[in-house]
Amino acid sequence: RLALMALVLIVSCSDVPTNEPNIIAPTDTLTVSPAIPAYLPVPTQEQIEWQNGEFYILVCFGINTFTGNEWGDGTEDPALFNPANFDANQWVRVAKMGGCKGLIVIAKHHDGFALWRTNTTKYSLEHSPWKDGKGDVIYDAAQACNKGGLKFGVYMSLWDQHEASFNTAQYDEVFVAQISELLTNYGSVFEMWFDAANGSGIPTNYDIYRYYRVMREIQPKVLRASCGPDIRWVGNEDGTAPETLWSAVSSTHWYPAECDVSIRPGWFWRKEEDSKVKTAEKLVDLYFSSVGKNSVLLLGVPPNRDGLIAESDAKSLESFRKRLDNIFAVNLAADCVAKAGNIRLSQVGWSAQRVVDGNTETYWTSDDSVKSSWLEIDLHRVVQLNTIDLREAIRYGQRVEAYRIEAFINNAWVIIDRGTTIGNRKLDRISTVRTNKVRLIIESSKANPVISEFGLYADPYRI
Ligand code: FUL
Ligand code: CA
Repeated sequence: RLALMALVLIVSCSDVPTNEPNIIAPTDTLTVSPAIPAYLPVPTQEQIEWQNGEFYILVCFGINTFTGNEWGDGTEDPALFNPANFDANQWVRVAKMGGCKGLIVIAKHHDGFALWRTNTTKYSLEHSPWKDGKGDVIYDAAQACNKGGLKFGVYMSLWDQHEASFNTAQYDEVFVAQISELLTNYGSVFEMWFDAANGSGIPTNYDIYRYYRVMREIQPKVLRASCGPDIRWVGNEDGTAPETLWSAVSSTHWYPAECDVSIRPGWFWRKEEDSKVKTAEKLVDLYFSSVGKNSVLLLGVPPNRDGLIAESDAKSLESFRKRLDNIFAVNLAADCVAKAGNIRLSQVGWSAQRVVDGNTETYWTSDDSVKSSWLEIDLHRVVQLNTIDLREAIRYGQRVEAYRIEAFINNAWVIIDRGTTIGNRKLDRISTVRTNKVRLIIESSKANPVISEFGLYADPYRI
């Protein structure tokens, strides 16, 4: 019987009896008032959902797939485009196996070749042998996403080397007609990605604000990304966000960052790179350096000349997902006893217990004037841990500027981690420690901190 009780203690905190005043009884209500004042700016509901999706795939497919070029020049013959076994459902299956929540599909790259049926140019798959010119990559991808429950998005290069009107006022008409077709004929587009890359060296003059307006007129919820006002490019193509990352870039503009990186050395498929696909371990590193730094991961995955994602990429993606599942299988802090230095208006609905309840829509927060405070978790048994998972409730704005984490080791509090911003999610990898108590000390915050979750994990690959 004693042995059995010990086992219960090791397995979970939820049965631990306690007299702590801030423990939530099952009857406690989540209704708290008055509401926490927002610290401006705050994200839109679409931006919150986008950030919660964490991981998206950029499907890099087009005329380059058939030439082996990274960048075409717009003189490629449409006759080259013929993906014999094309199947967008396979893209969706692979993406879901990798834990991805949406696809962003290239509709037009820098060469100008259109991968949808369009009235704006003859340089398109309608003039290719594929399905006798009756195919439509964007249509098939949109259908496959809808069927598979993935979000569907579109990538458009602003630079177009084929279009004769490029860099004249007429090109604005062409481009607006193109994005209008894409936003009208294929259902809901969650993210439209404008690539501003331009290798010509000639300064460009797009009527970009008109494009932004048109996008919102046709689809009020579309997120305008990369070269757009709703989601910003993180500034590199390595999949790595900076240690300090504010989604708020001014007092009115919530502008979260996205990390794009390819699963291969190049963005498009090449036979010789089948053996150079990033390993699952490397993809996990990228997840930590993007999603784990208040950003999201947009991973380039290129279908091959058959129109399918190669086995090598599919395998990596699947074991990436398995590794992540193993790392986050058990939150050692779940339902443990949590205390805080201060609780807003002493209301139980904002108590420390809210950061270990596994619900990202419940929060601990302090009084409105209290900008530094602490949270302490009693793990009630000695555990090994090496991964810290912090989440701020970004719907109230991003607040935390500096924090440290301490663990109770050999009867003393020892600093095991330090950080600056938290944002939507901050994942810190630390060297393994053995401890029975951990605390988060928020050293400074722009307003009272609002923390939704404080998780602790033992990553088995680093223990
Ligand atoms: C870059 C492009 O030049 C690459 O070819 C790729 O499309 C990447 C996502 O963006 O700027
Ligand atoms: Ca919570």
